[in-house]
Amino acid sequence: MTIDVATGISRILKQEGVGWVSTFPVCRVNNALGREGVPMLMMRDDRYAVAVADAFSRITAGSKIGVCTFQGGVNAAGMQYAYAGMAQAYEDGSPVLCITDGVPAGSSGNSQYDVASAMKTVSKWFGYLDKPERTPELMRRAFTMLRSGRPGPVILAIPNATATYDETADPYRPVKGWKSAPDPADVRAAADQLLAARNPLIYAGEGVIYAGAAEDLKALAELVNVPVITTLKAKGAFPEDHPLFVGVRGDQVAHYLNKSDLILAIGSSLSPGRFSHGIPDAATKTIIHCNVDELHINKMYPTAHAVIGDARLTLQALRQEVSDRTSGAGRVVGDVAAEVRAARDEALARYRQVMNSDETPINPYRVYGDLMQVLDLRNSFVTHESGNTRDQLSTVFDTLIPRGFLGWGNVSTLGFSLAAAIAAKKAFPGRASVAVTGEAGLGYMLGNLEVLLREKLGITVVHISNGGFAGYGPGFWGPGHEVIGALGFHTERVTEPAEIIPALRRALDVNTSGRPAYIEFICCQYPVYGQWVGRGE
Ligand SMILES: Cc1ncc(C[n+]2csc(CCOP(=O)(O)OP(=O)(O)O)c2C)c(N)n1
Ligand SMILES: [Mg+2]
Repeated sequence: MTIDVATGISRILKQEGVGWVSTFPVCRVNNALGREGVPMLMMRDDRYAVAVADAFSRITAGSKIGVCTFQGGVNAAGMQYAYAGMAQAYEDGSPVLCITDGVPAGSSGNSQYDVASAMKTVSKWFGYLDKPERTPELMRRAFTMLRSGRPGPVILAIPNATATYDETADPYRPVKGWKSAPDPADVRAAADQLLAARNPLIYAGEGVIYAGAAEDLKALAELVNVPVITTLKAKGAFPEDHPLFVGVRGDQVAHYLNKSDLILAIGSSLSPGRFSHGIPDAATKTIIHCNVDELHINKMYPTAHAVIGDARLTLQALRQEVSDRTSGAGRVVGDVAAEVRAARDEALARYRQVMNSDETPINPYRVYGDLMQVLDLRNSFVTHESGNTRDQLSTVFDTLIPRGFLGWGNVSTLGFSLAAAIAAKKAFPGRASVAVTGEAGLGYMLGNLEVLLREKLGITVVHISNGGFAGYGPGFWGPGHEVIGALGFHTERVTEPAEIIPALRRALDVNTSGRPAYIEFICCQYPVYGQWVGRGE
């Protein structure tokens, strides 16, 4: 049967289990999506169209692919605005599918902005559909890229959505995605080193979450009795109430990074940036780098042993190897957990104290502590913003399940928290979903707050209103509270510490009936949080 490209793409997305597509108008595929019964989530700008789909892929660990559309082609206004969202997805390695109009044949080189080269800088793969009958081929390739290997965005440009092809000529079958298992010799070498080390440390990255390997990480850590740190993006890959959990950042993490003689990195690129740790004295440590591909091996640090493969298969193979060698006993050493507890207690004491503070303006840690009390940490979602809320929450928030918290931002673009909270509500409608932001983050969100009302997305925005833009200067806010209330949100302004918990409860309660809430907590500026260990230190 002859169909047009837009219809073909829509049908293939349905075959791939895509339940909705976020958009900002207009992309020439959108009408077909509507005709084929794929619901659209209309955001208020193109960056958010990308960000919501991106966050959905992250929160579901790529088990469901977030898809977005936006305007492109010769009038690529949408694409230019969406670029920020794609750059962020690319930085953080998120498997999001972006569909846009392509520059039609005969119109290339006609303007200043070179679409194809721009898109290549922010994608794992950029596909240009130059012939309608290639629709199944390019979609197959897109979903192969999205579901296999190192995650990253895929961008498809469709220059002629109304061109037709024969749907039966190359019938589409969904792409399952493939994994690779590590070389057994590399696993043996890694186990040799691990069992010989005096002070090994596990450094877990987001690859653990994408591989669905949180349980396998826990099993290996317990078998070898090794403390665990996670990256910001992997926060929640290891249960943060576990006796072997050290932290994401702060003095206790620095202590273990300094002390370790072996780092078993799994699912992390080990690329120290602004929001991750360097490895101190790396040349004197043994680094075992388990990663899905070779891109990050021997990148910033000399890799002693690489184990290349899927994180889950790698963790299982390591566990089996260690278990075989030790007759199931694992690594028998002193009381590792007691030392972890002491290091955590010492490093976290100053934060635990302010989590109970009665001072006014409210200490932001008091809000975080109370938020942890109010939420069911096994059935809720919290995310931070760029600024102090990220630094502080990633220091103290206890994440008990993978994606109970989304840490983000190799480069952190203000406003992403709202997109993440929306995506979490789409992924887990029954879970409370909370975005914690400062006033700069809120400024980015304002237009998109309307989406929550229209779509009946019961999300709570917690505003740590501290009159400052982190270290960037004074913060401007004023009567924003009334404005958001006038939109239709449940709003409150809280100045007293004793009112934090009741206000949060009221917000989460209205959320259950699909009404969004915005709570402004009048806080002091308290720029205190755990540090990253620098590369040179
Ligand atoms: C798009 C974008 N532009 C600029 C920045 C740099 N930046 C990071 S945090 C910040 C200010 C944050 O202020 P606020 O939202 O009030 O948070 P606070 O730290 O006060 O809690 C700025 C400007 C950014 N992260 N993203
Ligand atoms: Mg602020």
